[in-house]
Amino acid sequence: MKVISLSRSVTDSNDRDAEELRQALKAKGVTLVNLMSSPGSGKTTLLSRIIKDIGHRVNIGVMEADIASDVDAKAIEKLGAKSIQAHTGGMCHMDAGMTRAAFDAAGFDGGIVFLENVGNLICPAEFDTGAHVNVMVLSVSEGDDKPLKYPLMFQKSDALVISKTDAINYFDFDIGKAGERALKLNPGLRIFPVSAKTGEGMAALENWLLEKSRNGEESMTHEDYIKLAIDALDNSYSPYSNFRVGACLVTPEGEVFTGANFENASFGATICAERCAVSNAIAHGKRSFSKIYISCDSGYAWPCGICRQVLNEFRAGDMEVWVGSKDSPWQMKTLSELLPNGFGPGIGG
Ligand SMILES: Nc1nc2c(ncn2[C@@H]2O[C@H](COP(=O)(O)OP(=O)(O)OP(=O)(O)O)[C@@H](O)[C@H]2O)c(=O)[nH]1
Ligand SMILES: [Mg+2]
Ligand SMILES: [Zn+2]
Ligand SMILES: [Zn+2]
Repeated sequence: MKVISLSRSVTDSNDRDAEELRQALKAKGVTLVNLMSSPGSGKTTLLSRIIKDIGHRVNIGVMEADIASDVDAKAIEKLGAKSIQAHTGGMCHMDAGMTRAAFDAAGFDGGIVFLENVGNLICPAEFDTGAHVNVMVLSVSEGDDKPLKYPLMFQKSDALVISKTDAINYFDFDIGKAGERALKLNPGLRIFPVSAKTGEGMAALENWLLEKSRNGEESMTHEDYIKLAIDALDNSYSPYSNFRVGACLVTPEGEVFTGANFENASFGATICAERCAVSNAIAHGKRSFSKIYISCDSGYAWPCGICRQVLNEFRAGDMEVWVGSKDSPWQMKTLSELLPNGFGPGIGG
């Protein structure tokens, strides 16, 4: 593991440096994720969990920025991920020039590179590091009033990770209130309550990160999934109801499996399109799905109760359920909205 000493960048145009770095990293196939939070909110523990969970699916590198010590980079290296410890020379944030210097010294391969920024809720938000994705971590022990006190950090972030949810009962932290305050500042913010200790909520965050890392080179788009669901209607066997349904099921890696409803003279033996797609995927060894697109000939066919239960068994995080048809605008609800307090291994509502 390398340790590099950084000094403040000499150029005075951090925004331009950041944009250049962002482009250069993209060309190398690197997605840079800037992790910001106050000290001790759980960034290194979160990264360790992410490496254990998805390190076999995507290359992960970590830049640890601290004023002193190398304990964080050592913890990451132990997990087999490439890491570099950057000492900031007393600086309480990273800028684009410093980020570039650390990146160049580390020799990362493509994939996701995390920058664990200096623990500080204030100035890291003021300096663009060149990251493609900005994520802030707020632990439940810090209080749900932080959006009111540090608005810039919430405005600059793409996602808010609410960490240490396993300890929520010891603190008066209200996830709903924190979320509401944060969304008022930044309506596009994605919110992920997680416990890196128990793993609760991690899959949704990890799916989102995997999706971000595929950006630009995604083989299929939302429109492609919709088209596949509509095309699947042609395979429907529905002589009794004449109600055709097609489904397109998507794994976190973006693989797709389609299905169509098939009825039976003994009506109770009828199989819905959603469960047909699930069977298709199960037969190919898949056990985890992030989205499903469900089409009928016109209007909307929301999944029936049995299908909601079946999808709950195999969801990767909170599944997106898209419903529509050729002539109805597509709508999305999450599975936890469709099946609150669900029974089974999926996340209960
Ligand atoms: N209960 C609980 N404790 C956690 C969790 N994640 C981290 N911690 C604890 O919180 C403390 C700080 O965790 P770190 O991962 O070092 O936090 P950090 O944000 O990297 O800290 P700095 O790099 O010093 O800013 C440690 O004692 C962790 O064990 C969690 O999900 N649940
Ligand atoms: Mg740390
Ligand atoms: Zn600073
Ligand atoms: Zn059904």
